[in-house]
Amino acid sequence: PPMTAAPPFYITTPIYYVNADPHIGHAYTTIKSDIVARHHRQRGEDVFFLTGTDEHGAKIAESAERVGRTPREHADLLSARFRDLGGVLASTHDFFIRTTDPEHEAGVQRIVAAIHDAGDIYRGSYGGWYCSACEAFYGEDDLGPGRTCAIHGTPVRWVEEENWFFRLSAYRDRLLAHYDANPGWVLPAARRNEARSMIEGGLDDLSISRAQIEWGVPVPWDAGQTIYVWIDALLNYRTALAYARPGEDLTARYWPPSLQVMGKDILKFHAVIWPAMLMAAGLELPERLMIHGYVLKGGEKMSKTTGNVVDPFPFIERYGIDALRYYLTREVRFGEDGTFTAEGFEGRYSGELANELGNLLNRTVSMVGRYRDGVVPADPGGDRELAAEVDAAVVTVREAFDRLDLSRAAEDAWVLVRRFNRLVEERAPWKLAKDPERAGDLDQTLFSLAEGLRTAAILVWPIIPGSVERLLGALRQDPTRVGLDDARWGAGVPQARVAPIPPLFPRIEPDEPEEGAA
Ligand code: ME8
Repeated sequence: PPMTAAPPFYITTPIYYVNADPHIGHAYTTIKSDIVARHHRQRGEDVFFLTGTDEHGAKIAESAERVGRTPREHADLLSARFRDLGGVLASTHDFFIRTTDPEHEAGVQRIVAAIHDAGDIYRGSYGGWYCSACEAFYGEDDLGPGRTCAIHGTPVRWVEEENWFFRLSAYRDRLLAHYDANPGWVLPAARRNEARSMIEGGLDDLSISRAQIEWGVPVPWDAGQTIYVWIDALLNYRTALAYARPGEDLTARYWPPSLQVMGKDILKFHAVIWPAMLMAAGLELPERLMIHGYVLKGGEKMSKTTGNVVDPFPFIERYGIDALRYYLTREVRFGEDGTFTAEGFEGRYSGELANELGNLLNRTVSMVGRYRDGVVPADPGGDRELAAEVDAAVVTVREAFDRLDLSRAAEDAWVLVRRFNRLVEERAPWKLAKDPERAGDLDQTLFSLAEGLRTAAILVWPIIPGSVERLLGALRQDPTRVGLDDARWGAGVPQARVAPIPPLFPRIEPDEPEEGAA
């Protein structure tokens, strides 16, 4: 029979501005995308996962100037911070794009020239209130009190210049037709409706070049202008594929994106402007956009521009990356905002991770050690119902991922963790161990605990990968066998000799009091 190639799955995060250090909000998007990417690898798909940094434009040039660096120095420094964050988050992205990559710059020029050749770019003059934190123009009516940006509260400035325009208005009907033919292409539905009504309300043509901003990609046919940073940035999703893997062009293999993940702040750029640009360039549209809510601090959106941020690095240092991945997945539900609090974080760490999952591993390994010399008994085959519960959980987790409801996927997998903790109480192995006639029941219980833990762990692997790999190691299972097929009851290595390991989620003492404090 012919070999069937694994289906491609191309997933992207936004590329982050290098105007300031990353915070938990960026971590959230990258983690969420990584979880989806890992899950699709579990399905055996051919995944390509892209992230990176957005480095041109007024916002970056101004933030560089404020700290006395050239835009390039500033971009190099901060891009590296975002790249480091990716490593710390255990993100499995396949490529980290920078919009200052020469290959990207050339790619942007090619696509913009193609849109120009197709007749959708014309010269015009423009006046508007510009917010460089948003990198966007606003009308008088959109402004906050005292001519400030309604989002950032910072002053806007009047910009009037001759530049190049994209005929966005001409795409209204085609965009609406696309929305109506593909009801699930923007999720959740509330965001889809929001984007659709922006389009229905009518679209203005979009100024896509800047005469006064030098830090950008030159317009190919007009050296006096640079390409508007949002056009430059959006095209990263396309240009990256041509050079991400040296000597190979991945464009045909992965285009169009299967899923593009982002926060709701950049909905209009991705759900209105981006598809129109792709139509103008004759390129296929992404299959789905996943628009998530905000991680809030003290009731407000975290934002680099306003400085209301939580630094993820200290939490990761203290509790480990999996604790942050788990907390954000559970706490910030799909389509909703969620508030980051240290108390909530610590609560889920000690409650769910340490006392539920960590403890289940600990009890299982120590009982197998105590009652069966460390060797998991062969399956007596009596726990059909538990096997069915595991199989059902695999299906519900998969369905939750299809709906992009990651919080739900985590909860559905956690149902198993709780189920098997309950099993310990129900069967009370310490009682079975006292009665030689019940040795078969004890074998069954110990097998089922080890197998239940193994399968539950595989289901949460995309969320807490490092901990799951350590857990599988303790059960003497192959830590690389984390596919959904491996999550079947009975698919593990039989009669494994388990080995205790240090706690997966050790108790973290409250901060040490200061030296000399009473
Ligand atoms: O917008 N909660 O970059 P950016 C949740 N360069 N997510 C948050 C967040 C928060 N408080 N704060 C930031 C840009 N994010 C452009 C994108 S793409 C072609 C160009 C996440 O650095 C969220 O994904 O401002 C949001 O959409 C993104 O970071 C904005 O990052």
